[in-house]
Amino acid sequence: MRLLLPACARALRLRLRPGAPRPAPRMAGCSGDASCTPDKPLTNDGKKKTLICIEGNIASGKTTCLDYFAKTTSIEVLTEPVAKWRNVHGHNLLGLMYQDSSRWGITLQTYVQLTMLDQHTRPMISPIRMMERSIHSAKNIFVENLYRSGRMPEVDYFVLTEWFEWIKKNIDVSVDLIVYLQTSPETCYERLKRRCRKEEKIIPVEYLQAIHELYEEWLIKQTLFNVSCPVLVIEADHDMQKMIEKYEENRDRILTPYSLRQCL
Ligand code: TTP
Ligand code: MG
Repeated sequence: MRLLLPACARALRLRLRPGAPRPAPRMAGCSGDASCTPDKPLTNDGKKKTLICIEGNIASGKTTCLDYFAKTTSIEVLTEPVAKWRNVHGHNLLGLMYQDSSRWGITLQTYVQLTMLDQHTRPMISPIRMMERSIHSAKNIFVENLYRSGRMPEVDYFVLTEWFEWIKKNIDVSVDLIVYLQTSPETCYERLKRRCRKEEKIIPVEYLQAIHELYEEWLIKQTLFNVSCPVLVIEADHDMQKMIEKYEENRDRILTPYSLRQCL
């Protein structure tokens, strides 16, 4: 169900430079359920913790975005544990999955879920943490894609789903803001070919199209799964320089905890 945006969020508008009209960033809705409210544990100095997750297709520029904020702010930044997925006691699980996703998809996703849980539950040293992806996209996008495309048996899907639901109920994996780097699958395909991560060489553009569709269903149409926090959408098909401009334009919107924003 798509829910209405809180009035405060609706009021937010991109600050435009004179003479440079730009479309306002879109803020998708917040369901107003418990995981959206600022009831997370406090840091040592008594301030509320804020978790911002950067989401988007493979090669949409998530790590670049995180690197930029790591360099230009004092917030805590957690990049994705891809290195762990490529070396599980000497086994390249990511590589195995791409070679035979029907056999290794469930194994990789079980491990991704564990490593993401580890990221979500690490004690925060700064009041604001920015993280690459989340346990939510691992499940809602990648597990869902394997299942829908017939490469994950139903029973495996249900076991992973039960684990995921148990985690959400018993452990705080809530997110305060999702920044969705929205790209075309074709752009991601070009970037993927350029960066040449060896396991990903066999990814066809159709795979990126399927991931893109799921992201759109989840975060834009909000018809796939519940979205429990605000979503800031940033168009991310642009070159690096233009993306940095976009991050600067949206800096306050990204870094000011939602709960503390004043209505404009
Ligand atoms: P991404 O999370 O998309 O990271 P990235 O570094 O490729 O993206 P960006 O350039 O935007 O920083 O995925 C890393 C690899 O792991 C990619 O090949 C997709 C794969 N993957 C899965 O197979 N299952 C999962 O649940 C996740 C999260 C990733
Ligand atoms: Mg990355």
